Amino acid sequence: MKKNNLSSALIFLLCFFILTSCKENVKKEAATPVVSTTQPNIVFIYADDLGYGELGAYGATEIKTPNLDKLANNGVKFTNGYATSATCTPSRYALLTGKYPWRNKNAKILPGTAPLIIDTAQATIPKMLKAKGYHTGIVGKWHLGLGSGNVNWNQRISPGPNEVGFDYSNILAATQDRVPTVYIKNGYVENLDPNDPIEVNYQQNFEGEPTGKENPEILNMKWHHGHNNSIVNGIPRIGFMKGGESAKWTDIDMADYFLKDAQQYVKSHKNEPFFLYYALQQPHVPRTPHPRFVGSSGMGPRGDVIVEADWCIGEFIKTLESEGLLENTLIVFSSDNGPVLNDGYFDDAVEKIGKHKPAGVLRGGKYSLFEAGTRVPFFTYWKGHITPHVSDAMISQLDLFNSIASLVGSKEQTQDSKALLDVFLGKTDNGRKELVLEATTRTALRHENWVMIPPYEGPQIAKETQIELANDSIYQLFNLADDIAQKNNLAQSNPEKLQEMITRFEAIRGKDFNNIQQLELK
Ligand code: NG6
Ligand code: CA
Repeated sequence: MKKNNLSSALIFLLCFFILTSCKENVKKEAATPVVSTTQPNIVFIYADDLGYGELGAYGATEIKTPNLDKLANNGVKFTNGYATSATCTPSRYALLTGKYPWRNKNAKILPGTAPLIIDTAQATIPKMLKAKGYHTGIVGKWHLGLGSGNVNWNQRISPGPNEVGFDYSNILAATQDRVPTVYIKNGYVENLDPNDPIEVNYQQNFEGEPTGKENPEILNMKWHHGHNNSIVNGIPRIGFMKGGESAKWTDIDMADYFLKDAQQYVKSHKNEPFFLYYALQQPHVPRTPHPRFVGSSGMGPRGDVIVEADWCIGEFIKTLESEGLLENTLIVFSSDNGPVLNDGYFDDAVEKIGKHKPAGVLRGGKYSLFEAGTRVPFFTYWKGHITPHVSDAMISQLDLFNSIASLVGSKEQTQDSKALLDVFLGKTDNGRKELVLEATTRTALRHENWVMIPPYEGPQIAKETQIELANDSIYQLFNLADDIAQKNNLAQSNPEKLQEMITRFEAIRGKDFNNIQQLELK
């Protein structure tokens, strides 16, 4: 009996000891996040319309981007990194799905009322990571459509980011220049007053509502082309919107708002592996720097918002650092397409550009099939795991799907994505051999150092943006090895190479690749 009592007491003490020491361990874990190389946090930072020559690390001398430069120069800085397309929606589609956007006819610049263009059954990076135990979040620009047509903005808006893999979402629906000009958190418009419901229409105005076209006297930013519909905060937008007064965002606070939310997301999920897609709105139009950045670049609002974006990333990195997460977080930075100066507002972007070269040495810009349309700043940074390296490997944002899958041990792969984890980590420079480039539904082929652009109808230079679009009545062939600026069309002098490129291209795209409805570009 006594013996029994003694052993029960001993067992009790043992259990107590095990339990309390377990509890201690849990507490310790909570204080110092676990460092893991197979389940690191993953953060995509994605700028909007940031060109190849826009960062100090990519040769810019007239604009200061110290925070991004520090990451680029201490990570793997890619000189041949591509967005999938020269506009936003298709690039974002490819980034998240690992699928070429020209396979989806809806993957083109969307209005704010467009339905979701990612199939909810389709593979996405956040879904793949969720299956591996990650918490997933998006903060910032979405522009992949919401709902299934005819969205009621006053109820839960679905399907959207939360239905294609994101546990958390806080987004702007389309672009900063398109209505609705409200933040949408997990499917609900933030700060919406039910007594002041939102209505959105891209065809016609609501009775009595002012527009940029009819009420220029109330504008504090003038439109140059397009952008003459509803007016919000004195800025004329694309599309018409009524109601939702209390929910409307303040443009000058947008960068701070998304930064704060991204920081909060990190803090809230530091004890589990997380994937954050932080999609900045800068330097897309309308360029609305917070007053503390006004004048910071000497280049007008476009330069100022680049300085502001750089500051935001600096602050964001500080948060990762102070939370003890920097060595356990793989950061991927890139842009959705190349640069544009006049994208529809009079904002001094052209007048104040000075010596700054947004596209660097490249030809073209946003909307263009020339290199500057899709070749963008692209780097990875992972403190303690990546050694500083400049890589000339050809990589596409498409490749993040399969590469991240290998990083986290997922077997999921997509057809168009290439598993290039070692390239992203700077261990080898063996990138892709071949990539289809896209600009407003036109496509071209890069194979090794050669680029072939098929003939396309349309203006050679866009009337309003003044960007060289790469349309021509003849085939164009460039050798980037000694002609990075695409000045010498070698199609005539090198017919064999041209034929080889056409054959490769048609094998991927089919013979009727240009039998498509082209976007009308102003
Ligand atoms: C264009 C807009 C441009 C920009 C672009 C989308 C006009 C005349 N131009 O149609 O200002 O909003 O769409 O940019 O409306 S993207 O980066 O989201 O693809
Ligand atoms: Ca863009």
